[in-house]
Amino acid sequence: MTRLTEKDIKGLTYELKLYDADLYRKTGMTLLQIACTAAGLSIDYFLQQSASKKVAVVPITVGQGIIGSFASSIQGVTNYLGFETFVTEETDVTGIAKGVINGADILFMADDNKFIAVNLEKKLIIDNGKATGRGFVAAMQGLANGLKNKEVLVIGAGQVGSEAISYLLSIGAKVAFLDSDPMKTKALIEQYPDKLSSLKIESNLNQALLNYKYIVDACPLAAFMTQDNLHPEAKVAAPGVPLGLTADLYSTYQHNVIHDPLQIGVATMLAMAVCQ
Ligand code: PYL
Repeated sequence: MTRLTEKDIKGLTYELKLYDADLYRKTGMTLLQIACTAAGLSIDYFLQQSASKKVAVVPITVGQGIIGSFASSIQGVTNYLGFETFVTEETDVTGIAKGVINGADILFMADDNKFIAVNLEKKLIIDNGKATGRGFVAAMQGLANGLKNKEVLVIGAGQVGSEAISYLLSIGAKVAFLDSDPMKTKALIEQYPDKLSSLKIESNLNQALLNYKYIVDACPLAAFMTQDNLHPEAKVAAPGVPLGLTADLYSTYQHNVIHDPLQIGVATMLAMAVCQ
């Protein structure tokens, strides 16, 4: 996933209510419902956990360092979903220690390569890439009124894309995918020997875009989906940045697009971390 900038997430926390209302209009699901669906969790259990479990977000300075608003945006989402959350004043190892000492049950932290949630009691590590892939497919199910037996194109077979493919196959969708790295493509086919009838490799991006109504954009390309190369009834799940649609197309077509820089991924990480 491409590294976020503060510009991508500034104001996210204050706009969560509006964001959630927009998500509900598009998918018929709230952020909470999407996260629990993706995590295979009952909402009752999630709400019960929110009453007793505490979350700490630990800023991490290694590598390219802290991203402004990153920790507070995570806190905004977990607070919004009902979990008491604090951002540790200290960073890195000291921050982790303070988080645990101050009673956190779940820690969120990210360096330049990994963004994880840790359930300390259950010794569980949830990766943002996996959670994002599942969360956006769960939201796409709402947008598409179900995906069973429907053909879905997944662009990019990295962490997010491969988890999206896995979840799509598990809910009975027919998956086509493409990736610029033939090794990733080969590895994916070998991972699902019993699903070959529901799994197809595409090799030409522009041709594929025209042929599929449902698209999961899990690749780092910017603005490659335009008015001209999309299926006329396309519905797109576009996690993270950069956005695969051109700004012009997104402005007129966003009612058919699920896109955010962090929200669905963080909400699904939380649901997967409290797991039943
Ligand atoms: C988690 C995001 C999703 C897409 N790209 C990932 C990213 O930007 N990773 C870097 C996160 C660095 C956070 C920094 C901090 O503020 O604690 N270490």
